[in-house]
Order: sequence, then structure tokens, then C-alpha cells
Amino acid sequence: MTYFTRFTGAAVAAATCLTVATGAQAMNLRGWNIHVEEYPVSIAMESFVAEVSEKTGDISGKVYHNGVLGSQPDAIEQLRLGALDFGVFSLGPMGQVVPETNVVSLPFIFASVPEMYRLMDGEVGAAINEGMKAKGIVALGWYGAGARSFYNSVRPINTPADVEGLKVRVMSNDLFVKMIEAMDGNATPMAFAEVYQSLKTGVVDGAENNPPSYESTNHFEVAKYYSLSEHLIIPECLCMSLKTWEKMTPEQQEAVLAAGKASADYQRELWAEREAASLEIVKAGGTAVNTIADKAPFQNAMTPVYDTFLAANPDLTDLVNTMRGTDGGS
Ligand code: BDP
Repeated sequence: MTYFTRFTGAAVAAATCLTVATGAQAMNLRGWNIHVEEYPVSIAMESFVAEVSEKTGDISGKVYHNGVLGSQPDAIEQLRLGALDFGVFSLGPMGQVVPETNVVSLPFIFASVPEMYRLMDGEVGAAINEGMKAKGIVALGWYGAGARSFYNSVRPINTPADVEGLKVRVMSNDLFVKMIEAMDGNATPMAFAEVYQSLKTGVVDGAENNPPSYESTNHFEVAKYYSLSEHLIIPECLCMSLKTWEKMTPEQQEAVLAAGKASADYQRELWAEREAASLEIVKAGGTAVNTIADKAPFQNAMTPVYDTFLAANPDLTDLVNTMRGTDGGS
């Protein structure tokens, strides 16, 4: 170590102490999570909180699992207001608040999950992050949620015509209503917590989700046909309220960002394991899982969804084209 680096090191340490002494406040953060405790998202959120408190010393937090702090659309509003400090949100319902996030809710927009990660870790994620910040939300890391597929209690789905006439629950976002209507199904936006009972009582015939959510909610017990359409690959966001973020010192922000990134890496690993395990569980539970050999008819059926979306959001055309033009680097 030279004298110079030793000297600047000491100066930086002194400056940091000063900031901590004058600017940093101790904080106890409230975190929203919709999932059960042993879900990949939940485990990664706990690791985020542990790392933040270890690295900062003065920030602690608690994750409220199982959606006890409210439905997802409500929680997004609470986050913006600062009533919640952080949470993991699907970018699906986020679209009603942050228009830029809607690009990931376009059916079949990502060629694959690895492609989604690549784009979210690059320019697409950066553009979405900017849109979120303008609405009071800071993205700390992009989590994975695999691909969503249809399940229902009536019949296996192999072609778009099989969706015709089915009552399908969707997440709260007009895009998903249009997606089901494009196949002549009846879409019902509904809170996640209500889906099990609605499937059981026949209020809806089916829904769509990734294997871990289909399994962890026990939806597979009441909707036995799971058809791997993989029509939506929607990333999730470990997000912080901008209001909370702005109360932090630059040092605290840096620690929080690093912990967010680390928790995203961890969540992606956990996700891959859980996805395989969930598929095994639902099969053992009697679900009829079918793959769909030719997805082109589903993709073609989505043309009106894209047309309507781009007509209403011409400023997002470039972003959509970047995503569509990307095919895994080949
Ligand atoms: C799950 C997402 C969760 C959504 C849920 C849903 O992780 O954020 O609320 O789907 O369908 O996959 O509502």
C-alpha cells in the first residue's frame, strides 16, 4: 500500500463516519410478499433483509408473507405512498401503474427465460427501471418467475380454439384480458388469494401461472389440466419505495442495491430448483400435464393484442422491437 492510498483510505473512512454520524437514520423496513414462506421469492427476500442489516448495521426489516398486507395492486399503491418500504412484485400488475412495464406482459415477447434475464439485466431493465422511478418505485433486482401456462378443470389445451368459451382468471391488467379475448375465452381479473376458491366453486374454469405458483397455492388440486403454453414470461421486481430510498444515505443505498442484486442471483437459482420440484409434485398429485408441440397458432392469435398495445403506446414501439428482434444472440 502506498502512502497515497493509505492516506485517501483514511480520509474516506473519516468522511464515511461523518456521514453516518450526521445523515444516517436507523430504519426498520416493512416488506410485502404475496407468497408462502418457503417460496423462492420469500427465501430470497429474507436473505435480502439479512444482508442489508448485516452490511448497514442500522437498517433492519421484516417481510410479511402470504399477502397479509393486502392484494398486489393495493400493495403497489402503498409502496408508492411509502406505507410499504419494499416488496417483490410481478411486473404484470405493475403495468396498470407504470406503462413501461407492460412490454414484458406482451404474450411471447421473450424467446426464453435466459433471454428474459439477459434483457432485464441490460437495456430493457434499465428502461423499465426509469419508468418505475418516475412513479415512485426503485428496482433493486430482477427476480425470475419462469413461464406462465394455462390450467383448467375442463380440458387440456393444445390450440387457441381450446381456450374458447373458458372462464379464465387473469392478473389485474387489461393486457391479460385482451390476451384471453384474442382466443375467444372469458377473462376474469381477480386477486391471487381468491383464485383457489373460485376454481373450486366453478366461478372460473381455469387460470394461468408458473409451476411453483400452481403448486404452492394448491390450484392443482382443483384444476387438473396443466397445458404448457408458456405464453407469458414475466419477471418480478424486488422494489423499494422511492420515499424510503430517499431517506437513506448514499452508503446505505449502495449496501441496499448490492443486497438486492445478490438476492436476485440467489432467487434465480432457487427458482430453477423449485420449478422442477413443483412439476413433479403436481404430476404426483394427479395433474395431467401436456406440452404444446406447436405454439405458432397461439403466437399468431396474439397479433391483435400487439396491434392494440402499440397503437395505444407508440412511444414503446422501439422497446418492443428491441425485445422482439432478440432471439437469444443467434
Ligand atoms: C405469481 C406471481 C405473483 C402474482 C401471481 C398471480 O409471483 O406476484 O400475484 O402469480 O397470478 O406467479 O396473481
